[in-house]
Amino acid sequence: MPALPHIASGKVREIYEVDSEHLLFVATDRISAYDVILNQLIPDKGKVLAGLSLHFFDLLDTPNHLVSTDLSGVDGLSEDELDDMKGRAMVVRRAQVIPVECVVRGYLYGSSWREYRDGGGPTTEHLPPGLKLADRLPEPIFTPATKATTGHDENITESETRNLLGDDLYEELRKRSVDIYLRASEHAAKKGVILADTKFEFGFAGDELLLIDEVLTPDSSRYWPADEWVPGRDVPSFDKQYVREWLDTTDWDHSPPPPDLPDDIVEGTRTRYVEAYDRITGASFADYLARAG
Ligand code: Q0Z
Repeated sequence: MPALPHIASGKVREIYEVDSEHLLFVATDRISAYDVILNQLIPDKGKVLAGLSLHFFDLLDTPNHLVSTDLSGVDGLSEDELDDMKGRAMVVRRAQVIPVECVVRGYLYGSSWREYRDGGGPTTEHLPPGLKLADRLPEPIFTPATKATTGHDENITESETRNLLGDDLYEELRKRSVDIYLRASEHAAKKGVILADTKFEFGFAGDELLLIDEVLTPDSSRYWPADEWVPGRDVPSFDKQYVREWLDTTDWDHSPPPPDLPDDIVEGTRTRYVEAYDRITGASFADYLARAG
């Protein structure tokens, strides 16, 4: 752990303080499956996720928290820490986090499918009847959620969200989130990848509304290989299906502790992440690593 003040720990990310206006945002190689952090690291997974966020910050050109990937100006990191963080860390603008997860869905899956199937819920307010699991929606929907302090995000209705944010901020977040989803999903579609849904976070730095956190990574998004999408059926996720399928061969009940991953499953999972980077960005992860040093 670096000697910087630690601000927050996520399942697979860490945040440190650089100064009053800047944070160091670090993607680790930790992986979770079935909501449990596994015992093994996936080499380079954090760099794949950081590389994808950087790809989309660049592509989207929407106001965001990225300041720099150059860590040489960050005091208090040892040579070893600088080396470990290459390619996985960014200096970002510290923002006042808006306490709503801005989820956009283009397909009916996950918690939204379960609400729909079970008679409706916050995410299904604006959906027509007759949809099947994994159907493409008539248009993308904005389905905000709140960060529950324990466990899962909780989907909230449009009126609950408007009451939390006010109508003006609600409209601005909805418009920006759906716009980013549409542009990213068109980009992914050209590579044979479906962006089924994704989750954004925003924050204010002064009066500027910034896209913060990780963006359009496999951890914040549901990416499907387009040729494996069949409406009415479960769709395998790009990144985690491989490790989930191995976990399913064990008798693990999804409560901690999880079983140890064999080396070949770790390696196969790494390969899936690298393939996701190459396919979604149209660039080469080997080049990204070489550039990151
Ligand atoms: C994001 C999170 C993580 C745990 C705080 N630019 C920003 N300014 C202020 N706060 C944040 C950001 Cl990104 C911020 N999170 C979510 C991320 C570990 C929690 F890496 N928390």
